[in-house]
Amino acid sequence: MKKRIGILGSTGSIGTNTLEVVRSLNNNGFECEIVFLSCNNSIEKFSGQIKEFKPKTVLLHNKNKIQELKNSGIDLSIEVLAGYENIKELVSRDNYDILINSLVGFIGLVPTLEAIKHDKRIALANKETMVVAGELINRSLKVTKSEILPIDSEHSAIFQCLTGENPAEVNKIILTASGGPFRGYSPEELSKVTVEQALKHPNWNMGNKITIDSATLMNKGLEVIEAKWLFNIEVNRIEVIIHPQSIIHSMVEFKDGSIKAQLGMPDMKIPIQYAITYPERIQSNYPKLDFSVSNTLIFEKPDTGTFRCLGFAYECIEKGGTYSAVLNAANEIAVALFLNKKIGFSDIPVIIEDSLNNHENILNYELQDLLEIDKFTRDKIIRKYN
Ligand code: MN3
Repeated sequence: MKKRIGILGSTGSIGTNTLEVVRSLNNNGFECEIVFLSCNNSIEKFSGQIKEFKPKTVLLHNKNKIQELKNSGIDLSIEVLAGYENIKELVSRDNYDILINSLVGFIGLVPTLEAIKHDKRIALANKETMVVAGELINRSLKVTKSEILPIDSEHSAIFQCLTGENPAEVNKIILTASGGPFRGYSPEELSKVTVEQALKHPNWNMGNKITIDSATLMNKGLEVIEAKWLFNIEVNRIEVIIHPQSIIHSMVEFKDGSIKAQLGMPDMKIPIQYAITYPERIQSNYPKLDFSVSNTLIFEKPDTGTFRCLGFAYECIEKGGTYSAVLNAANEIAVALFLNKKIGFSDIPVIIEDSLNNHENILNYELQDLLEIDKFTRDKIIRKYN
């Protein structure tokens, strides 16, 4: 049966890869239809996607560019929604089956919660959703037929390792991390790195926010929290190991000492495709791993003394409640300030730590609490640094 797909954030790295996957699936007998696309403001790219995939509806988050989009030669019979505030209504429609949430940051939360209410399959690339609201999301999932399938490569790996297994027989999850471009740097060396250096990831070609998160190891911290909620596992049973080749995407150790790993080329199209076609596997023509080339796999412990963001994530999960929402908001703003060259690389953990130290925790939070905490945390940092 044809899969009807909606993509949030279609011009970003995951969105672009998802459309490549859709093209490939359609060529390999797995029929997909693009029902809607959303984007913030990359009009030229968005317009090209609209012309090729002919969605029924498109949502442009940046209202000021609506006329530019309409003038770009798209079919004017397509419904065009203007502004992020339409996202909830778009996602609540019954004309599609799978939501690809590839928004970056906290803005991914509201559409995730709405899609859950409407029994959708959610292919989730927006890890911030699970970080800030994992407990609320799991509560919401219990009362619907909705399911979340991870697109994040580590979590897709874990999901694949757990398929066919009894969760009670899991000893621990081993999340692999590339270590980013500054692996082995001292704190002194880290304090001098530039935006340009931080944006050069050794293995993965990704959006700017996640690339900086990879360089600080915050990305792995966010992924520890994401794993905790996706797989309902205590945080002391989630281990992070540096594996610079990014060939093993993550592993699961079972009670008997057996370990399962998922391997592949560092190519997001593989986890994206699996989240769409699960439980099926469909032929692809993506480059395959060649062990005569990728013949060295090394592992080392993360340097949490130098890369402090990873430790913050563990602390936030231990404390529970809204700490992870503060962690995420402070990180999002600190990364934006760094990208805009308003602060240095080593200021990122300082800003996050300061926000966490000044937070009053709420244990049984609701969506409204998260919205307020997110805004408060951001505003406070912006007032100080802008
Ligand atoms: Mn990842």
